[in-house]
Amino acid sequence: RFQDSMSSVKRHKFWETQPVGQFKDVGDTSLPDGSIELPTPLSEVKQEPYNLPSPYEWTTCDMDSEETCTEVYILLKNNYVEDDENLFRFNYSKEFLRWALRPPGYYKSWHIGVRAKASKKLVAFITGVPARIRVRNEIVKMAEINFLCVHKKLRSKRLAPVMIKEVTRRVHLENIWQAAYTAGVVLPTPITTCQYWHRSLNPKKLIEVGFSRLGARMTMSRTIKLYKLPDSPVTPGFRKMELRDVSAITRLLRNYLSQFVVSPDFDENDVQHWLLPTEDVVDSYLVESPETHDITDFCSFYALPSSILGNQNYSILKAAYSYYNVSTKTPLFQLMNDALIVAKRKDFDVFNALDVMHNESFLKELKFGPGDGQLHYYLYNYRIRNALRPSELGLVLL
Ligand code: NHW
Repeated sequence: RFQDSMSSVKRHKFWETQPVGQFKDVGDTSLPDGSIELPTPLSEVKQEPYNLPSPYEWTTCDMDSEETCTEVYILLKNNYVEDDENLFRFNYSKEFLRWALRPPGYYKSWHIGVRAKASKKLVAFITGVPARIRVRNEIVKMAEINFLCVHKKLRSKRLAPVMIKEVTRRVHLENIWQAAYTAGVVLPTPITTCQYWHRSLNPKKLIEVGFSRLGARMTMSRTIKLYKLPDSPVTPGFRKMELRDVSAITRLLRNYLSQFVVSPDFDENDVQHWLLPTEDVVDSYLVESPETHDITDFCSFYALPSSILGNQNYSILKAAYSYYNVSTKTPLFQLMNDALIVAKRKDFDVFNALDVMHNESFLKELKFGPGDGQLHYYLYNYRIRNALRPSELGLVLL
């Protein structure tokens, strides 16, 4: 058989055993879209946790506990995702982790840790949170899987497959049979592959820490001038979202997201949790028409700093990540320009966005530059025969 991509040649000893789209099936039009495996009766779900290598034990991480939350924070701060050149590592804050892991209806049992039996040190982590995800016309209960992390000293020992099987078992125990996740690595098989774009807000610092480089025939002062932004938003009626806006924002967002092939099915509780501003975690702004008081547009971003590894002058890169944005009246590029302005005022160094939804329409115009890493989106136990274009995706995972 003709193999046309590198990833289809590579073996995946674990993933080949899982109900996910397989590379060998790419292009096979006889397979139906939707669930790959049927649910089994709950009584047939394995009742005991999977076996870990004997020096380790399972722990359920209580994110309400300041002490446990700190342990998780430290594990991720030292061992979670780095860029290709190992210049930066995600540094999710404790408040962010509590927000990401305790949405409406969350299960404590899906916040899974591994400890060394002898020292009780936390050495690995994986989480799920429940979500309703719409795929075309079907609303599917899923787990969003995130924060898979194995301590650097325990890598390449096949611990990750055990963690994935254990979270799968605990999700099954709640009668949920599908999941959504993203990764920088290619696995069988992405529903779409997105690219990060970066908009410099503090170009001098970004260049000094190696995040970006001075362009050809550019000086530092010309670069600073190029990325300069006004001091305050320009759209009349642009203001921070408040609790009283939840129902209007829910309507606006539901209507907007319905055009994409895959998107979350947010209700008012979800919108209150995921989009109501939380200091240093998530920020949302809207446009309220000065005449009619209608809420016509919305934008949001979350705060995810990275540690800067080995720089004399700086230790933290402050990054804002574009979340959900809706424009019905204000042009999207103007709305996002106002988002850049408020992010700059909050001292973020860079504003990141994926090429999902309608983001392509403003990236170049607003001086975002393409990043080098790609982000692959996956579904577990749900086949989408034909990969989507990033612009058909209405889902942002943290
Ligand atoms: S992606 C971020 C993942 N974390 C990091 O990159 C942090 C730094 N790296 C590490 O901690 C966002 C380790 O390298 C990890 C792998 C732990 C990544 N997703 O233990 P082994 C998420 O959190 C496969 C899935 O020896 P290791 C999403 C790999 O292909 N699989 O490796 C998480 C190989 O399998 P293969 C991944 O380096 C989604 C096997 O793991 C993966 O010591 C999880 C090797 O294991 C990744 N990011 O540890 C899936 N990276 O078949 C959820 C590697 O190829 C699925 N692997 O031989 C749904 C579950 C719920 C279903 C419910 C119905």
